[in-house]
Amino acid sequence: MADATRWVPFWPPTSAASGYRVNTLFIFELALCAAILALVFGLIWVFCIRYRRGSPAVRSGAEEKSWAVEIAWTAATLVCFLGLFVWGAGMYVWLYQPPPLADLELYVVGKQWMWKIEHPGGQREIDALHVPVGKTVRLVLASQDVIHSFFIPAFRLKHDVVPGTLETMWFRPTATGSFALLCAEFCGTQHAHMEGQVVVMEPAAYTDWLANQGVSQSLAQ
Ligand SMILES: [Cu+2]
Repeated sequence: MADATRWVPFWPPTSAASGYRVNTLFIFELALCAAILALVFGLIWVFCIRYRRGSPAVRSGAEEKSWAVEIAWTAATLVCFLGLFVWGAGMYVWLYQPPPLADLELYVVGKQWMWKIEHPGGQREIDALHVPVGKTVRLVLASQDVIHSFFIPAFRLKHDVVPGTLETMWFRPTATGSFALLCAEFCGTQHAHMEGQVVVMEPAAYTDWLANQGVSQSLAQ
């Protein structure tokens, strides 16, 4: 499933454990909806052709209602979509409950119009988030002014950042590379430019990168 989407045109880039799980659910939803669409439109076409004007099809049968068909059809679709609901709800809980033990905890502050990041050793960066691949990263998010939304499309993760509260979220990158980091909540005139990059590095490269960053004052200043 992970690589299958490479062949789908216009499929957005995917990375991280969360990205692939959301892809799988989305593909199943799409396939189920497509199957039902095909069934409904298939029947419309069959009846249109069979009962077209001048066709010899018999039309004299008495009207009758089959409860067996009604109940079977309704129950089958209900069970399918409830299954998707349970699957999606379970995934939502998994995505938004940060694991108690993370390999790395970073602080993120949103302000008009940038993301400011602080690493455990005091290293700071703006509109960039460097993380090691294969590690569980926990973020503690705060806003300095208005509501922002921390959004990494490739990881299929988005979390509102509300002034006066501390939010937590987590992810586990599965491949090195650069991925877009956006703000997904309209937060003022420069909202569209509140963007950066998540840079996923090999752990050794991340350690080197940390060592080469100057340590300055805390984010609150
Ligand atoms: Cu914003």
